[in-house]
Amino acid sequence: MDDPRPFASMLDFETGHIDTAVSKSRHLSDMVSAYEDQDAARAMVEQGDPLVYEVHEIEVPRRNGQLLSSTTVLQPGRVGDEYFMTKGHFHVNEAAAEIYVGLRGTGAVVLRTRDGEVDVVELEAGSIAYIPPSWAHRTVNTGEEELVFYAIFPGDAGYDYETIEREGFGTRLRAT
Ligand code: PAN
Ligand code: ZN
Repeated sequence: MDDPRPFASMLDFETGHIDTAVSKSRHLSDMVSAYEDQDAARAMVEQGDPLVYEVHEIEVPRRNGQLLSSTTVLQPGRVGDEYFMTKGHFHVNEAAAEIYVGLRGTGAVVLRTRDGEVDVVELEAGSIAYIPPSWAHRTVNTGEEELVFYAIFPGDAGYDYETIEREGFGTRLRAT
């Protein structure tokens, strides 16, 4: 991909849609093993396989020096008592940090290091959450409306989902 010319995209703070973005959807069937109660997750998949989240990304070259950005629209919902969440990942480039700006809804970012240290940062409209290098991150919607946030991260960050699929985050956010 060539270096882009300067440009501006339009972000709708309400829906999270970006006019120039490429979108992808994650349904529950894409992430059954992320939830503790996998029997409950499989039953929900059979009953209609709900949409869990969409990501709308502004595409730029995936190289050092570029900045990727995207909105995530995470649906409210639960599998058993565990809130809907993103898959979560480490960046392949461990030096790559990230910023999340909360636009709508209420939730949290769950983070962990490779050594298993865990942290949780609240995310709501107006929050600016800082994800330091080397911290895996997952967002969780603890509210009753969509959780919408805007993410900015280095073009060469990359996604390591496998470590999280294998090891999880070491903590789960549940309805009490
Ligand atoms: C975010 C995430 C987005 C979806 O843009 O990619 O919220 O979560 P998963 O990628 O874990 O499915 C980000 O952290 N990018 O680096
Ligand atoms: Zn990330």
